[in-house]
Amino acid sequence: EKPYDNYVRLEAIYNYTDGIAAKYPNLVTSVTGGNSFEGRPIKYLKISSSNFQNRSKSIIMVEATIHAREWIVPPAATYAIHKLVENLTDPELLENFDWIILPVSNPDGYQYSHTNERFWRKTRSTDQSSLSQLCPGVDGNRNYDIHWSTVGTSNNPCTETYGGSKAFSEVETRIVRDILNEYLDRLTLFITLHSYGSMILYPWGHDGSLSPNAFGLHTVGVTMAEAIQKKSLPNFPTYKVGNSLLVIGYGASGAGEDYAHSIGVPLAYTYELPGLSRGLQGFHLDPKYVRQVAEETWEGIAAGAKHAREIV
Ligand code: 0X9
Ligand code: ZN
Repeated sequence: EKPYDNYVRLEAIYNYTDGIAAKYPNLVTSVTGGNSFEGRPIKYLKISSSNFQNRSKSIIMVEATIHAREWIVPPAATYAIHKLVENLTDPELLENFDWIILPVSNPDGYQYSHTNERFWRKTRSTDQSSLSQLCPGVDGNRNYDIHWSTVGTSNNPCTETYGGSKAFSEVETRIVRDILNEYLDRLTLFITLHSYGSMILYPWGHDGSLSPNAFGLHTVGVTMAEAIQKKSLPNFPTYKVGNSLLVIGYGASGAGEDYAHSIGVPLAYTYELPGLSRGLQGFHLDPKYVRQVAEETWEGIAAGAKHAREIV
């Protein structure tokens, strides 16, 4: 079973990405960025039709599943790998770009959401504090070093938005940080995949102010949303595009797209993929739509890459 046709466990995702790397050694390199708190490898693929280390092309990075329960996210990330490597319909996407795809940045949480608690969101780490021993886990999307621990976050480990004992307390966010830093000079577009809400969000999410690149962020965001919409289904919500705080309705500091943009990635977005129900059930989109969302999301990513080239 392909990891973009249904909800699958971590092991099946790694089987797929390992298999891709083994089968296409000239195109794909699998890298283990490090190990999670519980010791699981955090793997990402570098995809390049020339030589990744040539440093000649812009890079598009897609990071996924920092939030464990957002199960529609790994299918969208692995489908992007499938399209780039196994079924490239638009050669431009490899001629003009190198790609980094990280399908599961929070493998401990993702596994835990399968084995113990379906709607687990955070990592599974504990720190020195006794409350943290009682309530494991940090919200990875409050853990980045961007206005850390100021807005829409909590210093109580027993909450869903616990930001950690310090910025980058989590190895899972440090690995994303390290990839961003390693390739910063070439990164054009960074997308962190989440669910749910059918939204394309851009900085700044802590206070709703706009970056000097807001015009570029908005126009590329609209291009991506239109491409998704063209492939979408009538019963799916229409995508909204805009500043994170304004569109989602709450501010949150320490998030991935804000961090990426703050260090210099010109185009940085949070995608909130669709969920058709309210409340927690929204994180469990009917599996019959998994392939659909994977496909439409890819349209957005591909359109973003192509448009990014014109404006960055
Ligand atoms: O709250 C979040 O972390 C994201 N929504 S989710 O339902 N997937 O948890 C939204 C993050 C938006 N970005 C910023 N606030 N910077
Ligand atoms: Zn999320």
